[in-house]
Amino acid sequence: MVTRFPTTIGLLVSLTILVSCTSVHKQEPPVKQQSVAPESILTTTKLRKLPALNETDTIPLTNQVREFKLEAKEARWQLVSGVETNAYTFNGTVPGPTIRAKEGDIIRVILKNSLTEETSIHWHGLHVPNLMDGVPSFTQHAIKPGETFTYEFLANHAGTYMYHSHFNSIEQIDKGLYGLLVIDPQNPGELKHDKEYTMMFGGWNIPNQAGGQTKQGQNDSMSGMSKGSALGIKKKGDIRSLMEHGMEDKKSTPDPHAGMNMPSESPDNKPGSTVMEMDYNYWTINGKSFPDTSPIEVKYGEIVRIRLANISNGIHPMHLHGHDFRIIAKDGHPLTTPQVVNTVTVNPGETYDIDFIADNPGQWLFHCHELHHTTNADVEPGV
Ligand SMILES: [Cu+2]
Repeated sequence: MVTRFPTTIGLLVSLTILVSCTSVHKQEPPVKQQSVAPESILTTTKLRKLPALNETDTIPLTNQVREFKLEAKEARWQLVSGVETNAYTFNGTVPGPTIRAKEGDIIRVILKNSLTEETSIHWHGLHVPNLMDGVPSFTQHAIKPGETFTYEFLANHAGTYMYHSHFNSIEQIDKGLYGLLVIDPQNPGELKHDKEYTMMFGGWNIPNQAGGQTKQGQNDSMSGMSKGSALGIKKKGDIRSLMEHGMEDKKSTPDPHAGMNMPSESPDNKPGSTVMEMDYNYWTINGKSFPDTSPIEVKYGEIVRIRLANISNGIHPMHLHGHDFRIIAKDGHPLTTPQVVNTVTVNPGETYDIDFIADNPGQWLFHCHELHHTTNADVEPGV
């Protein structure tokens, strides 16, 4: 039995464990629901009985060096069919290649800067020596165009982390200069997962689309795609205008923050992000917007782990249909008592590891419940 979890978004993915369909897959024939013992789907007994992740106390060195070559360079990147942009990439992709090692390994990253501006890499969440922290003018010089810099540090704690530019960070990160950093434990403990997925959330400002800004001198070709035309999707509802209206109301009432120059006063500011002054109009999971996000396909009964990492400046309450899941680690640290939930809010800079048992057959969504984020250029995918 196959279970696909459509991932969408904007921030949306599909998960299939076979039962009924959303509009995304309505061309498929209806699937007969498998008869399942009620206790296996109406309770979280099995899920709660799963062990926790192991915590790391001390690790012997492995004497292994894991070497990675990264090149920061510009590349065209397709967010979704018909929508391309000039991205900043590591090795031509967004996110860049996942850097993965085992606790006790030495990680060596040789970074070549082929951009036309300076850059650096910060290892987000891992405790590295100060000189390896990647913060220009504090711990190293900014890496100039054409220069190469080598980072080297110990993989000292299992977990889900990120790496990203720490030079001109808002612009370089929002253009795609980031990737996932995963450290595997030396002692994995009792908890075993049948499948593992990773999801890195990004936000984009694509000019000349609804909600997108065109800065002076910026000319980003959209390959002829008009708003929503490639997706065949319905117009968005009133939520955005309600939100705008609400914001205007606030301004007409006495403002306790008067004099603080709140960013909502900016004429350029538009809603669409949970963080003011960000003007994202596309949201991506692993560099892709729905419907080009990759579905999750799992078999009935499999235990599935998903590593979530938010490098965008938006807040993403990720919600799974049809199942509860456990939060088993936050920012790389195992929870001794995993929390059972159906939604986890992933703030900017945070990572979460979650797991669930695929025991409710069907096609289910896993999506951001900040519903502005399930849109592409203000157009809802129609889920
Ligand atoms: Cu979101």
